[in-house]
Amino acid sequence: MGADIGVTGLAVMGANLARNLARNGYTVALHNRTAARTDALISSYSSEGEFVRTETLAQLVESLEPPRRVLIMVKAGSPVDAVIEELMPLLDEGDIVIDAGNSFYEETRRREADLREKGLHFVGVGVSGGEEGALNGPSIMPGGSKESYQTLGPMLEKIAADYHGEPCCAWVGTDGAGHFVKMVHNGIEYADMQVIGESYDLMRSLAGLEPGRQAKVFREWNTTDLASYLIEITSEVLEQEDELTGHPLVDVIVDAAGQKGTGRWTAISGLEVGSPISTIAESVFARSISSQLDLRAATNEVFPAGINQAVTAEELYGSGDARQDFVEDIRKALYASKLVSYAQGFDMLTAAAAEYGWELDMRTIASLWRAGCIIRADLLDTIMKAYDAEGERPANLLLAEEFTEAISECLPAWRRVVAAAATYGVPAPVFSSSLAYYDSLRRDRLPAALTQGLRDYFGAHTYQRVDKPGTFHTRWSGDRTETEA
Ligand code: NBP
Repeated sequence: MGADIGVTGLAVMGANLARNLARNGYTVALHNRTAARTDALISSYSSEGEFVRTETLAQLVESLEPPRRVLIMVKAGSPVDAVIEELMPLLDEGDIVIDAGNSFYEETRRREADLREKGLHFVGVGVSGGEEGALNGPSIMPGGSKESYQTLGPMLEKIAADYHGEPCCAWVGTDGAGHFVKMVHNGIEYADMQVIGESYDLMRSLAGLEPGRQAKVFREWNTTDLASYLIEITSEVLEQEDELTGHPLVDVIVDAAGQKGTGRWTAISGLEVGSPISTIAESVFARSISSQLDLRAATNEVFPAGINQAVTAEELYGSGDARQDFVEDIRKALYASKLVSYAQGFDMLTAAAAEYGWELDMRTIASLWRAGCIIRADLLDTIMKAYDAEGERPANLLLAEEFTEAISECLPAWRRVVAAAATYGVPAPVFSSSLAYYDSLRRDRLPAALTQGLRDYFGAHTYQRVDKPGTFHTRWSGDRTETEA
């Protein structure tokens, strides 16, 4: 009997997925461009299951039971194409090539089309959960053909995270749908982290709560609607003391947030599918601004942004115990902004489903994120309920009963927090842009009417009227009468 699956690319993610497969009873053929990684894996973990050592892709393919399943876990981008090119002549019709790395969904669409033409299945699989998830159960979002899922699905479901007996793995849609869903997951992850960061900054700058104290606040928040993995680990990071200085670790970490690109892809793709994911995009911009260290230092010199905590505390809290109320306001602002970021993420998925002809099931997607992945949160159950409700599915999650009630509950606090941030000069870009998104959607008239007037003035771009059908233009440089375009 040949091996059940081959894994090529045995850096941390590939090695952990291979071990997860072997621990679940599959025979796993191993390959890496540099054989040392294959040997290291076998020498440390051969007791975990059945591994087959191979040195070339030809040997890897030869070792597999047909239809062959080859999982690629190499660096995203051209290395994936290089591996596919080498693999293609070695495979037979019906074989399945799986890319479980963080590939851009448009590349997955292209690769899927190429391989389909040659009779092969190409499955782009979104995997979330980092190293730990890959080893013990990630959230898995497979795309590709429905047919390939028949063969591959049971295997992926077995190694996926388990949420109360349900695997966090389901076919999400054809070609690049899996990688698209994973990309949106990452965009939401950026927003989740940014709203946590803004809460921390406001609590520290305006309420004077030191990191150790905030660790307790976040721990408490983790028992509310905000319960999630990211809130949980926030308290751990905040209470960590630096070994070298004895200061809170967060105070000795350079305040420049890194990014590997999936947030940027989400922002760009949101614009491309016509979904205004301002909260998610703003959280990507927040990371970019944080990384402009020289410019920040220069600007800080010209416009110093020191906050006089004694003065703000007096203004904000007076002599009473309003500090606690302010912290509760921040919790509500965080929750409301989080609701907006999920509403935007799902709006983007809806737009992409229409654009690419994917059958994305929003309830299923929410269910896949309940365990194994970074954004796992109680809120996902609420989202599933929203999509479960009888009648038409909400056009936007903000219109679902579960969301409207929560937003109304949080709204006054949310406005107070955004106002305080603006008044005292603490940047809260995601709190404010989420509120602006909500206010824009609910506004009866937007200044877009004036924008249309201006566009018509300088570029004859025409406009529509509220009182009759048709497209119109005003002769701005002539007698200023209106014509039907
Ligand atoms: P890396 O992204 O660091 O890639 C290293 C692997 O790619 C090694 O096996 C390396 O082989 C191989 N490779 C490269 Br580089 N160029 C190659 C080429 N031209 N041909 C063949 N192999 C090549 O590994 P990773 O950190 O394990 O991540 C793997 C994938 O998983 C990436 O797409 C990454 O973005 C994604 N990822 C996902 C998560 C998550 O939470 N889902 C987390 C981290 C990473 P060598 O050993 O010979 O150099």
